[in-house]
Amino acid sequence: MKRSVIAAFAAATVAAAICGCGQSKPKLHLYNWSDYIDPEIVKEFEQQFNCKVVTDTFDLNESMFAKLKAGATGYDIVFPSSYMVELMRDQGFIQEIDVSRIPNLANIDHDYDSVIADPTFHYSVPYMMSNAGIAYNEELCKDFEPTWRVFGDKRYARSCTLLNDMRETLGAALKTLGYSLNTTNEAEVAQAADLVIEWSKNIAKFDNELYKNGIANGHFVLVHGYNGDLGQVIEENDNIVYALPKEGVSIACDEMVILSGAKELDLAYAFINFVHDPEIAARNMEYTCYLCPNRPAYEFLPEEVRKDESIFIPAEIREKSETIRDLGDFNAIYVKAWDRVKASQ
Ligand code: SPD
Repeated sequence: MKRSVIAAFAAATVAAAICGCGQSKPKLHLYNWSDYIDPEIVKEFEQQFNCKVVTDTFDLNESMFAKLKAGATGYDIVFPSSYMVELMRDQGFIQEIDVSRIPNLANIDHDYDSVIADPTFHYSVPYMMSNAGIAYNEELCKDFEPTWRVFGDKRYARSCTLLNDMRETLGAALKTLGYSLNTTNEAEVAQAADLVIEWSKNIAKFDNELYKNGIANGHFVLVHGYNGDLGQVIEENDNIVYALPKEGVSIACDEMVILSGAKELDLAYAFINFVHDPEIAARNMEYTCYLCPNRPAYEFLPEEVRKDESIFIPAEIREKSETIRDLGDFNAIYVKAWDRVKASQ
């Protein structure tokens, strides 16, 4: 059977199983990062599976998990980064994946196995790979150098932002100092916090959401942010450039997990399989400017996306980059260092 025929048959079967005549449409609840899926793809899924997709968004792994721990329920699929998957799994928040229900897992690009939480997909399926770098306005930053140290440059006082994200921002400082962003050496974390405190006196604010508009409208001249979010800004504004700092960046995989209490299991599996259809994955990459690790999807990408080094990071930067990992009890040292940064404001 052709892939499209199999997909249509599977969609009809799932739709029939979950929606009897006269009943209201079932709802699939997603808890995702903002600006992280092409709305047309969501509409197509709703039509094909005769359902409604309800999306809630977050801008920080830690606040997403805090909300779930505080008792928020009703979500079926959540999109945590790999290091957060480990924590959610260990604390019983997510259920085991039945890989036989996701045939498109065969498309996953195993070149990224060292980044994703679990290449055998026991509890999570990779969604998109992101990296955090620097976007700058080339009209306003004339001789920009790709280094994290630019956040201490007085020429950009009060017109730059750093991510309001403990692991990303301490991570950038750790890379600047030549340390691992997963270090478990307390003195190194303390030095990184000192450096962030120094930068914080120069920046306008710590921010995860407004930096996109801020760099787009000229309010900020350089910002620390995620490649795809900034790629979306660059599509609208030729003066903005995304740079990968020479010290290395963090590379993340945001994954799809099914919560332990998920109500719409059939739809959840159908959705995870749907976004890994190669043509859908390619369209989603083009829209979001992020990399879906789906090998056959790359064939459907326009050349400018395949050659985009903010999405497909060059080997020399990838070698110097790392993926944030859960550090177990040592996480508390990062929290203490970040509290010190925040208390110094
Ligand atoms: N708008 C989508 C942002 C995705 C960012 N990935 C998160 C990495 C966190 N360390």
